[in-house]
Amino acid sequence: MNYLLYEEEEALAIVTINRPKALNALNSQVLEELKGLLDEIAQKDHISVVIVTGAGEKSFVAGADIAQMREFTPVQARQFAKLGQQVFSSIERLPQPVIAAVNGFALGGGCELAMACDFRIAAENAKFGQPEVSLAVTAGFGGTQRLPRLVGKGLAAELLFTGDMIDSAEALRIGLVNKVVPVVELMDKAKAIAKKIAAKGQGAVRLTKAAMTEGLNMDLERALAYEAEVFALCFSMADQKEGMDAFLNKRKPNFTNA
Ligand code: CO8
Repeated sequence: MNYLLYEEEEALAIVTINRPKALNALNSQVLEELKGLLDEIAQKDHISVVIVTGAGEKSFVAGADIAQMREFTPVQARQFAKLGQQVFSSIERLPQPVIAAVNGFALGGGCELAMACDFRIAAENAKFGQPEVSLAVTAGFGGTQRLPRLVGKGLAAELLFTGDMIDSAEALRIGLVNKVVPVVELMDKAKAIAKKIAAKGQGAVRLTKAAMTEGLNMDLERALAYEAEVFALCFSMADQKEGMDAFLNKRKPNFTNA
């Protein structure tokens, strides 16, 4: 991998977009590498939570690579948009929860990458925006769809039509991020939350993610039926007996992820 760093810390995987000279902009090679890495992580049963971040303190990801896109034909543009969409959808469908630790600029494709993660923790210096219209293009990696789903159509429309950047405090206010922390504490905070998730019954965590991700694409009735199915599935796992037994006997559970 040329443009990604990958580390494991026990049950946590940390994926760092590492192209700092271009503020971690996403070209097709970065996206292909991310696709391959996500396929591998999906198979890793010992990994419970994934954190996605950008190299350096200045930028999470400053968008899709404008230098690569400039001479695109419409056919190439469609292929590129579909590649990005496919990779970001695979984050959404990854069995493990994915946390975006947003350091600095999360613009265009960077904001879209953060939005494809399950939730976002931002450093105080984080800046979010969908500046595509300033380049006379639309968002293409899910921004026109995930932003209104996350913050509502009115706020999304304003951000997408004006291309304005918002700071971390505003991102927190509109619900685009869950927490804002000092820059130096970003990774520690993301890891602390990830470890808390990793200590739970992993079958239940993964099924919860699947129920939310799939359910949001269904009408409520079908989504509730899906929820009842995943709830039932928990009762085929040893961890369910362990979790409930531990509660009733006032002890800490010892989950085996079975
Ligand atoms: N693509 C390519 N290179 C970039 C990008 C980018 N998105 N962003 C920054 N860089 C490069 C700069 O060109 C510069 O390179 P060099 O040193 O060789 O001149 C280097 O990174 C440092 O950037 P700046 O000198 O500009 O740094 P500043 O601190 O002055 O400014 C900004 C930082 C504000 C982040 C500024 O770099 C900026 O505005 N970047 C572009 C942000 C943007 O418009 N992003 C959206 C891109 S479009 C997009 O993401 C669409 C996604 C869907 C695609 C669908 C497919 C068809």
